[in-house]
Amino acid sequence: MLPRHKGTDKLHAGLRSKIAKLSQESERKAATARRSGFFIRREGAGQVVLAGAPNAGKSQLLTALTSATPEVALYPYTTQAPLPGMMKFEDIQIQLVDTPPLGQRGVRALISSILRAADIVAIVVDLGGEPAHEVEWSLAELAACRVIPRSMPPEEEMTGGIYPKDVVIIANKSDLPGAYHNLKALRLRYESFFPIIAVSATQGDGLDRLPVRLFEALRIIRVYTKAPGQKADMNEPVILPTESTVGEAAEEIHKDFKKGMKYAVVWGSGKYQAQTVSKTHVLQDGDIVEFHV
Ligand SMILES: Nc1nc2c(ncn2[C@@H]2O[C@H](COP(=O)(O)OP(=O)(O)OP(=O)(O)O)[C@@H](O)[C@H]2O)c(=O)[nH]1
Ligand SMILES: [Mg+2]
Repeated sequence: MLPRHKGTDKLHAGLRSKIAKLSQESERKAATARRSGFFIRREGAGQVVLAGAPNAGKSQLLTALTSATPEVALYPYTTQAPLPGMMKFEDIQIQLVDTPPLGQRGVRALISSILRAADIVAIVVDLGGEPAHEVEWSLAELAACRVIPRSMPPEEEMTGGIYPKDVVIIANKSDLPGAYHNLKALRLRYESFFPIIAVSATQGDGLDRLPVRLFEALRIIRVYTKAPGQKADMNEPVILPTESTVGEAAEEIHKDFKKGMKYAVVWGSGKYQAQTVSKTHVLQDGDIVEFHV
């Protein structure tokens, strides 16, 4: 609205460059937002994303294993948005994330970013249908999201970035007729690539074993810390990747801790109780560690 004449030239030029700078900035911000996509904040010891064909029972599983209350329905394409819930495994919590079914163009970008960020992807299939075929279809959908199982590298080289993931199969609806036979066929084809966990989300069969199987697939351990002369803190384990050393545990607790540490005493996996070990000692799930500086 600024009138144009000789006296306002400079002002016009100044405003133009300001507008240019601001619009460039906002474009850059939008681009970053698009890149980072949608994600579910990770909570607990690990994040397991439930993915699969419509109606496989993903939402029913979330209902059965967590206190989340997603919509469950007889018809497909019920879930529109991802929903997390916390599943208990002994003294820790593992996060499960229910997602809209694979295969829909409209939500592929959203599902992609959730799958890529997951610690593991659990492909949920229906044992009352054709589960082996459903796995094959789901794997193709994951590949379209550039998510590739670590245990099943692509035959041809893929151009561009890929996201290698640990994948498990949850074979749901084990209560349905034909499930036994279909599970056999599924195992025959995929057992050498993925852990296969058979469950019935509605009847409860296999659900007691599911948390431990997912814990194993996450490849993490729980380590309890103890201060010299005190009882171990058994309430809040430190979660570490399997094969972690005492030094890595110290680092996880505090960055500076590792440097000052001279030795540690470990109860549990050591050959003897209260075994004195160095920084390179590899820890096991359930170990109690006492650091000495
Ligand atoms: N018999 C049987 N039915 C099940 C089982 N699990 C889920 N269902 C049923 O299957 C239907 C679909 O379940 P949902 O949990 O909504 O399936 P979903 O995979 O979330 O479906 P979308 O959101 O459409 O992708 C519902 O009618 C459930 O009650 C099971 O273990 N056995
Ligand atoms: Mg659903």
